[in-house]
Amino acid sequence: MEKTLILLKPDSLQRNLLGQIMSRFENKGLKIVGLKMMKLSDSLLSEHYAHHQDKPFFKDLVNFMGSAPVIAMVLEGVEAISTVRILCGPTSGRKADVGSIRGDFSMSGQHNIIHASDSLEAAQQEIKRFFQDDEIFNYQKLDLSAIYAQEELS
Ligand code: 3AN
Repeated sequence: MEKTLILLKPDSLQRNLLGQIMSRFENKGLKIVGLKMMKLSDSLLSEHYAHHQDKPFFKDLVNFMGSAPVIAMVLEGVEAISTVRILCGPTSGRKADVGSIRGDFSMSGQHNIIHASDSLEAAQQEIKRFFQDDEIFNYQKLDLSAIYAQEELS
């Protein structure tokens, strides 16, 4: 099953959007297998955004991403990487479709609420970058109907 890395960026924390965004992933049927709050250092951000280091917005991006904690999550599901990217929408909130996370909550290309891995290779690297192996959980979703049926019998 595919796993992908999500960061809920400082703007989603500042704007009280964490619960709403996490609900979208839960409602969609993706499984949360890792979850934590982190303050990202300049060195970790420079590694994470190394592909943007020559861009004019790089310094602003590192400052923004370090301005408050982020929520890091690992989500699991069939084709989780592409599915999560569709839920997020394209980079610019102004160009993202209504109904996507960026389309509904962002007017910005930088303060765009969320990061999501964009390929299998990136997901594998990024999960390792933000999570230790023992911070990712392998568990079964309960079949609640079976538990409720058991309660009826007791
Ligand atoms: P995405 O997050 O959609 O995969 P990337 O990987 O191209 O987009 O960009 C990483 C992050 O860099 C974006 N999430 C955004 O915060 C910032 N960024 C990208 N393009 C711009 C831009 N033109 N101006 C300001 N910030 C940008």
